Amino acid sequence: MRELTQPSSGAPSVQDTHIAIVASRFNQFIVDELVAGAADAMKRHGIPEDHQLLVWVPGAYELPLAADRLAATGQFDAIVALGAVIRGGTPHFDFVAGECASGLSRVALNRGLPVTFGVLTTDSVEQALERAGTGEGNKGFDVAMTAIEMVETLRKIRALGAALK
Ligand code: INI
Repeated sequence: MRELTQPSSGAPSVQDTHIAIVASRFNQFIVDELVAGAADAMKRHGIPEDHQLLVWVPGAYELPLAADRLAATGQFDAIVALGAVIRGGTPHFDFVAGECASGLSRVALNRGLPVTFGVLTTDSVEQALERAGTGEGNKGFDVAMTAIEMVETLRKIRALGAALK
């Protein structure tokens, strides 16, 4: 069977990738670690720093609108959304986290580009810190890798479509 997508190959085209990170300042001490993880993933893939843009917004609820506006510029191949919504910290956890997640996926589908979900949704600060580098890896790193892989995959699908014309 022919296989179109494979894990990110680090092909030269990856270095042509432009990525915007939208990050929420709420719980910034945690989100800073996610941003550092995402920057590490992009560096490992050789994505130049001038192909990367970091935009801060007040909270996770604001991430979808900023992602949408960045997508509308047409200058980015993917958007990485980073934040930390902590249940202990808010009675409206479900609204903030839910609207953030569904808003980001709407941006991806409406704008036709990968928008990866690097918003931690945890019960406690301790759990969030574990997922931001101190324990179970770094969510920012993971979702930046996902964005890069999706850019490559969409390029391959586009090329396949062009070849079939
Ligand atoms: N925003 C977050 O990113 N994380 C949170 O844990 C959080 N809490 O706890 O409320 C939070 N709230 C702010 C929200 O994202 C918006 O900025 C605010 O409601 C204004 O629209």
